[in-house]
Amino acid sequence: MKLHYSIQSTYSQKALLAFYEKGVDFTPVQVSVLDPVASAEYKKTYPLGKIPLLTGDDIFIPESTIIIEYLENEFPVSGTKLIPEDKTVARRVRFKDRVFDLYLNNPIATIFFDSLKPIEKQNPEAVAKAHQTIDVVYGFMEQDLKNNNFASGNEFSMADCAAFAPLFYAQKLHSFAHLPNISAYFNRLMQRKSVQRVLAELLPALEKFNSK
Ligand SMILES: N[C@@H](CCC(=O)N[C@@H](CS)C(=O)NCC(=O)O)C(=O)O
Repeated sequence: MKLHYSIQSTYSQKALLAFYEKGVDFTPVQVSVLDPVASAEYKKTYPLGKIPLLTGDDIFIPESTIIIEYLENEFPVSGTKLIPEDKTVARRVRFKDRVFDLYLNNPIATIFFDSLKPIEKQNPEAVAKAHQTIDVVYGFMEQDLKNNNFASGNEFSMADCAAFAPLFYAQKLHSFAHLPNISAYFNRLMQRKSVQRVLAELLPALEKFNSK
């Protein structure tokens, strides 16, 4: 299986965490979606141009969540169970996964990419809305994490794969340092081997990006 991804990409980090948690091997294929030439080339494989993408002999699976669903179906007994067997518990995990993608990850991306634009092209209204949305999500995460170790209950799941990357970038873009339960949760995530493997690849790449 080939995983097409870029380490700086939040949704790629989500998929990588799932592979590492499950201990499933893959062949990495780096895609620089921010480079117009590389992106145009990649769109010949996947016209929407989005990463991550999982391909193989008889599979073509875009979308981080669907990749994780596939891993869980194909390797149900390998490593961490990312989507629980119990249907109700699984539904809660899927709900949190959607919330973190749509209302945490996407707003963080809005803030980040806006900050890279020249001032006349920036969109303060969209950025303000993104910050408001994140505050709402932080509000219920802080509440939930009072009684739970992880994003959906007490077991690590797909929801945590979805939460890590946006929270990592949020440290600089929309701090949660004043929220003790989210902060403690983030520290718990930072201790996981899967997260440390992602960071081992991400931190040097970020240093390179920041020194440009
Ligand atoms: N819903 C998709 C989102 C994927 C996504 O937006 N990926 C970004 C990188 S984090 C991307 O490919 N951006 C390039 C582009 O939009 O052209 C998923 O969960 O995989």
